[in-house]
Amino acid sequence: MIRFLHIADVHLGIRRYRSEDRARDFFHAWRSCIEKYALREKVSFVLIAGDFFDARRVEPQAMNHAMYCLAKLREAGIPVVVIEGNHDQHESGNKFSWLRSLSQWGFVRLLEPVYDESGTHFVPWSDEAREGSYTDIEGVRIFGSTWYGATANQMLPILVDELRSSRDPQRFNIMMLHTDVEGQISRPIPALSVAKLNELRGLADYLALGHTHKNFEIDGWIYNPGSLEACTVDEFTNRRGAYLVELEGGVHRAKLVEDYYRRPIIRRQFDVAGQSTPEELDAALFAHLHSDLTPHDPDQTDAPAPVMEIALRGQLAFKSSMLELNRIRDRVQEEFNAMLVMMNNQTVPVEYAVAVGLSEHVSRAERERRVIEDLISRDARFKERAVEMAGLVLEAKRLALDAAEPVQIADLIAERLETIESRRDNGTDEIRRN
Ligand SMILES: [Mn+2]
Repeated sequence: MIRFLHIADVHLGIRRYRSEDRARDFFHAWRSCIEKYALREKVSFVLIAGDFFDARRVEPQAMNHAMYCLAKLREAGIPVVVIEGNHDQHESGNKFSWLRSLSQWGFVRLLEPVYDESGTHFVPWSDEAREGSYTDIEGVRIFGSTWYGATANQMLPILVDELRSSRDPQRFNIMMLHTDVEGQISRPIPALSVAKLNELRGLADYLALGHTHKNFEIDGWIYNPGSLEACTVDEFTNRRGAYLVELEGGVHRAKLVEDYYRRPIIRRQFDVAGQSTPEELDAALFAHLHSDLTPHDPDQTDAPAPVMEIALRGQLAFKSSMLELNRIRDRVQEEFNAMLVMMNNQTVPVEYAVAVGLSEHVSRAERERRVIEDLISRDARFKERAVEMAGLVLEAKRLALDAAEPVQIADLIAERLETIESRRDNGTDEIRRN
């Protein structure tokens, strides 16, 4: 049995949130993943399907982070097979790149197609030159490619032809590709179509993808592990990991492994319905959070501070402009010692949810009354008097349509408000007496 590890988008050297801790997270993810799933599992090789580095101009500390594991892998005799991604691709017109240097120095095998006057070709790996387009390790032949961006759909037939003539039917053939795939991204950029990818089917037994920072699999032969760590706030909620693949008798079994160091994310939902003021909402929300969450202890150095996502949903009982998300976010961060707090506001503003559930047979007049009543009752200050207030609004409207004098309308409103208020006071007194 052969085992290998497939990762992508390590993004060493990335800088986020002006936080040195966060930059180190990417090193810790890389280090713990390699230690646990490559060195301890004694895999036959490691695949990195692009964007090993966050930038082609590699920062000194990012190279230190890379070498920490590459040296251990070389010492253990585990080859690391790499392709370029959009972030660490060599500059056009410059034949030097850090990935090419690492390949020359014997720490990785960088697989690249070769270009000449006649087109794109796959050439076998040369141990002397330490370059090539495909390489054999045990019973496996691994093909590399490079970042094609918007031209991926045009390039694919060429890769298919090269793969057809260079694949070894006696071996398990792996193709490495750094690309977005249609249907797996939400960005409006051209992605490789699944129909095009399927042209590789039968030629490649395993398509090792990188680029999209979330995990996906297609039809049991296309695998994208996702980035090792979250590169943006949005990505925290994506599933991601590394593939530990077992290979026996030409049959593979890919398992997504996620149990390595990564910044923990805590997600909580809270229904705001029934909280009639911002103060009430605060009290209920924080009571809810404290009831099942222990604040992170900053003295515990082996456990990193979490990223927290708080989703608010349900119908707001006050104007949405009174919902101070930034203030809630800051308070969550402070009380729970989170590294970062994301607020996800899914509440329905009081301004919108009106006349819910009205039958279509209801008359226009009744519909109007319900809309007005609902609008009024969403504001906790008027909720208990919504029916009378709606009646008053309709009366005032009728007067206005009858071309009444403004002062006449104002008098009506003043008079009726007084009645409504006094009725309410009496009602409250009665309740108190009981
Ligand atoms: Mn990437």
